[in-house]
Amino acid sequence: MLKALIFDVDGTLADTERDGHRPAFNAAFREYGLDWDWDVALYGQLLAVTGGKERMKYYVDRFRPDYAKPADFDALVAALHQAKTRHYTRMLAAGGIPLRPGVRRLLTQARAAGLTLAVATTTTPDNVTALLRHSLAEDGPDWFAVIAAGDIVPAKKPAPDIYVWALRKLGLEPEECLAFEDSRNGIRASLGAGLRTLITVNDYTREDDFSGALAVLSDLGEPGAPYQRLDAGGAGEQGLVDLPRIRDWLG
Ligand code: XBP
Ligand code: MG
Repeated sequence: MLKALIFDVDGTLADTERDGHRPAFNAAFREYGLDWDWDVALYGQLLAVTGGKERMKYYVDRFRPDYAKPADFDALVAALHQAKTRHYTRMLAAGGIPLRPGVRRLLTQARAAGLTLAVATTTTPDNVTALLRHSLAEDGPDWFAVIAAGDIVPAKKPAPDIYVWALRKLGLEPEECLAFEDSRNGIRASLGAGLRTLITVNDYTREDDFSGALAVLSDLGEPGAPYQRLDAGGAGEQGLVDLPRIRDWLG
């Protein structure tokens, strides 16, 4: 029996990466006098690594062999990441990033039906709270029984740890939950924790391998703007993701 819906954040609840996290990183780099600049295409490559601090280290190692790391490089990365979080949460507070189609509708329906809501994400907890507060509702964070985020598990997605942590906190078995993801790293994490997973793609993840997904959709759909189903199992199908449809898919 379905008891909880567990949501990834970036790319799933909202399209935060290209016009949210990316410019926030760039603003932090400028603030610290660095000539690092992540354009839209480069950022797509950097998304191979989850976690902002991990992503900056990967960028330097992979793309900036010319950069002479200071002795306290880890401290610089931590400071850059704090600055980036400040820029990003300010952007959210200014109402910068809307929820994706169908997200508010499904969250509202699930709550009304008594389902438990949870979050499992690699992003920083402050970022999640800011998004939920400014793009969902003032009490948005309270809609979620568990918010599993950031460094609470050392191994970030694609490791399953953040989902395992969320399941333990919820006191539920994977069979009682459904995960929502948007990326290959995300579905590797959710499937690794034994969760059935619904995918909504975005421009960065459209071509990812989503083997094992319950279904792969353009988005959750809104009345008058249905989702397009993209996986071979149901190509051409259109509709709205709601609880009856979810229960139907789960069988
Ligand atoms: C998204 C990520 C994060 C964000 C940046 O993860 O990979 O790294 O891009 O967040 P998810 P931080 O889709 O699981 O939410 O800078 O706060 O780490
Ligand atoms: Mg994601």
